[in-house]
Amino acid sequence: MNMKNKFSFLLLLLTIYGFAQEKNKQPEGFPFILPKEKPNRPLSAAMQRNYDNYMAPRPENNELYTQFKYTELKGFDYNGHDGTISRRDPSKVIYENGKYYVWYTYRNTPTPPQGAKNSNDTIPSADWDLAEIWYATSKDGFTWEEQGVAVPRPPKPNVGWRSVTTTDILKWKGKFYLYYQGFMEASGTRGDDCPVAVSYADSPDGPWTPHTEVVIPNGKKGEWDQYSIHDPYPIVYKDKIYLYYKSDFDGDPNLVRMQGLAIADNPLGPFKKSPLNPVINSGHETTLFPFKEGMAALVIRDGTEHNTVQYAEDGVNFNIASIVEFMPNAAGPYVADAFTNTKYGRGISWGISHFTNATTWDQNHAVLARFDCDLSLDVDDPHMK
Ligand code: AAL
Repeated sequence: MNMKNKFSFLLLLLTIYGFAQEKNKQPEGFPFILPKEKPNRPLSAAMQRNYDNYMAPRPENNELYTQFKYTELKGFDYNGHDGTISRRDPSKVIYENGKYYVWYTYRNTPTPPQGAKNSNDTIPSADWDLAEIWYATSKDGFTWEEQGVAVPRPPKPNVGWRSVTTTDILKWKGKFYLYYQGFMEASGTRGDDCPVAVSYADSPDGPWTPHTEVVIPNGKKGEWDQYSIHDPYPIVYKDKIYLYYKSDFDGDPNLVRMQGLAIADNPLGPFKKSPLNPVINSGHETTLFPFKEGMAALVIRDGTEHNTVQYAEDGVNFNIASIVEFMPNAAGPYVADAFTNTKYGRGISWGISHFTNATTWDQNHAVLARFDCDLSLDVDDPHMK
């Protein structure tokens, strides 16, 4: 190679090198593939939050992100949807004796709800007034056989004589416990200021014996949960009964709904409320499930953090894991490990929720529906499908 060719060759090499350098140069802005880890560079508040506040920076990698699908259930009659029959606020779904069980608020009254002023001994004020707790079983989670009453209204003046509603199930040391709201007045008066009662049985088919005392009392005057304890939701966690519930700051008509936690060693109490209550600052009905080492919660409808799935590594200190849409109201998921004292929760993939046909407090009636979601780590379990 003569001098001139050598020089041209060198120039060519330098040009190629220059192009390569230019190509590999880090762009000023974000690369077009979202980095998995938080980049070490100045970030906007939104991008910091995207890495720091949620479980993963992109929804599809976030185990607590999901969409929800709904299916009508077979096996329930609603009297032509004339408002005289209602089913709402389902419990968790459990699997016992080769079938799924769900308990729920059941109302069958001569008229639809008429509001507090027009209510009497047989005319309901609200959808959940003059109700009982009924249950149904299913082989596949889609077609249900209604089995009838589990917990009837007890005679006056026992807790719940006016209405027993919004139940949830616990299995503890081989026995079953149904926790529920016990109304002593019609909803819409001060009836909603109700505490929680419990009945127990040796089998999920009953018979259920009422424990005649209030098991989770309302807070003392001036405390955040002085007005009500609603939506009791027990889970066995850290060798104890963790019972989450909803209450309302400020009382009617300025309810600010949040969720608290009460812990017990014995299903009939005493329950000790968490000194950190409320532990969830939003939501409406309670829906929680063991997830990995901690507890996850569906936070629906009300509050600054509604429409989120939240996670607390210790079952107490919840953070937003994801923001979701079209969440199941009053969801009662099938929680395979609700009572196994699991150290690594498997999540949920389906359950029962309710739809109401009005947004006012005296909603005409509600129907139960199945929801499916993708919040499960255990896709091979046939019960998760
Ligand atoms: C629900 C629940 C409780 C309330 C009412 C009936 O969906 O939050 O049960 O008291 O509404």
